[in-house]
Amino acid sequence: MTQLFFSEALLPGGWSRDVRISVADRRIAAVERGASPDSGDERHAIGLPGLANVHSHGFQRGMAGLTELRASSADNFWTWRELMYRFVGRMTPDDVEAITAQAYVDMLEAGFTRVGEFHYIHHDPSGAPYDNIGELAERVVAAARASGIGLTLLPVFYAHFSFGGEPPSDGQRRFINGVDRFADVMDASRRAINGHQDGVVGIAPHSLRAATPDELAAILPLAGGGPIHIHIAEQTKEVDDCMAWSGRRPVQWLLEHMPLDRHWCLIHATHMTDDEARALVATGAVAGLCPVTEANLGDGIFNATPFFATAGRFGIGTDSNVLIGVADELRQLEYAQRLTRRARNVLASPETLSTGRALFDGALAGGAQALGVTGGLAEGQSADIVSLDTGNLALAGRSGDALLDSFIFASRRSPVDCVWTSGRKVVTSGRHHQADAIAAAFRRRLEGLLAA
Ligand code: NGQ
Ligand code: ZN
Repeated sequence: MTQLFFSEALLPGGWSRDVRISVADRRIAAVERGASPDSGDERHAIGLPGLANVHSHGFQRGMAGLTELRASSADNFWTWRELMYRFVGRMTPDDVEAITAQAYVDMLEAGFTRVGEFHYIHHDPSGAPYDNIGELAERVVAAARASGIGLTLLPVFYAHFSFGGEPPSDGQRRFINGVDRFADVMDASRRAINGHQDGVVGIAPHSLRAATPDELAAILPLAGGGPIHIHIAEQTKEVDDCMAWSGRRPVQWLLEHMPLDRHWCLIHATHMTDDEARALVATGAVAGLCPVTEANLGDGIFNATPFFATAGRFGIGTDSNVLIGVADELRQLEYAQRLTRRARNVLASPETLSTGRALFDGALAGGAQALGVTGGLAEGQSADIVSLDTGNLALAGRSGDALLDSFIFASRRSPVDCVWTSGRKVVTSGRHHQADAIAAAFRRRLEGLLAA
């Protein structure tokens, strides 16, 4: 039994002082408030629940910063995607594992304790399946194990280039499966995750571009009650192409044809009308927002007004992993709204005057739902805990919600101090315990890939 003592901690009911959290067998066994510290307690200043990162393509961490030069006069999401496909074309399983492990270390150091890996590289560089169809799913699980992050593995079904069942392009060859072989990928993914700390397997039809309605109907039962994630309405071209194909906008099409409910997570959902946003909220599904990547790729700005006005559920994701940060995602989410609406504290709520608190609480609840778990510092929950360093000047003199506001909006250096996942401490003083070894492997792999 480990006992952690926090001078101040954010519990499900709000901030409490002098909190002792007892951890046993990966879980929170007890939470005492107004406690006095024991000699056996490990003492920390501020305790927060770990957040879920609902959307990651771990391998893309390896190309972070390499697509920021203008290759044509009209660089956009689609030209970026071609560069990404070129990068995919060269990666070996060792590359995928080492790069993904580094991405997960970065996430843990940022205060994410679980990741939803939207995993779509399945095959070898020629597009042929590996002898073991689960080769790369096993590499993702190995990366999660090496880092200690909680994993919700979302094997991706990918079959087409665009709407209407268009054949895939050569650049997509490593992603492609028919329905039958995808069932094998799902089985292999379940075997791969077996035994990983509270591992969850869901399913991810890549997008309405990559899966036809018949294929969607065939694969959805494979979710087996787990989360269902899909990229949707990220780019205006995608909305236009969906209209041309079906006469419906992407989110509208999903609302009309799919049984959306709390198991679903719609990644991006950037381009929604007010009616779509309100109808989405009513289904109980989560919007998986990836504000840093959405800005980096020039996607557009989420239609937050009708969504938040009706208490829409959202999670945050680091998606392309161009920059990995809890504060960065939440700040970008709020700042995009401030810039378009020329207003301040847009996403604060009547109950939570603090913008930081509203963003953090929302991402905590929606993130856990989207990854098929429950969260928060409460008895019975997985012991996924983050402490903040009060030595960080951005937090000087703060308590309660002001800590979150200052963490998200005002800290240049991250104040994340220690991180526990499933009761195991994996980050101390802001550094992951395996940081050096994992970084060395990452560096070797990148040097190899970029020299090629
Ligand atoms: C992905 N990423 O699958 O990595 C996608 C790009 C696509 C984002 N959508 C490919 N941000 O959507 O076709
Ligand atoms: Zn994505």
